[in-house]
Amino acid sequence: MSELVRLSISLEESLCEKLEKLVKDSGYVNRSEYIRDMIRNRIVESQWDEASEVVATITLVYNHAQRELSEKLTDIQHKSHHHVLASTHIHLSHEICAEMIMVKGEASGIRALADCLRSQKGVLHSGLTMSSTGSNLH
Ligand code: NI
Repeated sequence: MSELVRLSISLEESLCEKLEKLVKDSGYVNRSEYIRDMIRNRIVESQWDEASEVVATITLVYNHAQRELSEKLTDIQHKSHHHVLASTHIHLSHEICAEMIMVKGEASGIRALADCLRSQKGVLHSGLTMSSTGSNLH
């Protein structure tokens, strides 16, 4: 942990009240911790368009009955085995499957993998949640 630096900022009263409400409603113990997390979030978001490494989850909801779809999705993951850390398959109903795929790699590669998976015929919904490897957040 690096040394703490104190800084003072100027805010309009109304904005400050909103900040206090956000801090309180989010369950943070103090303002500093809330602002630290806000800054970290912005750092993480700024990395998503760059070549920096991210950790992410790709969620797919798809139709099990769609011909060869399961095989295709597995195939795509095999081709990206250097990105895929793990995956979990859930049978949601007779027809519908969900798959959560945990991945790590450069943001552009992860985005391309998510796009490739979501564009397969029979994929009903997909989500990409990107985070950070945390290496430059402290
Ligand atoms: Ni299934």
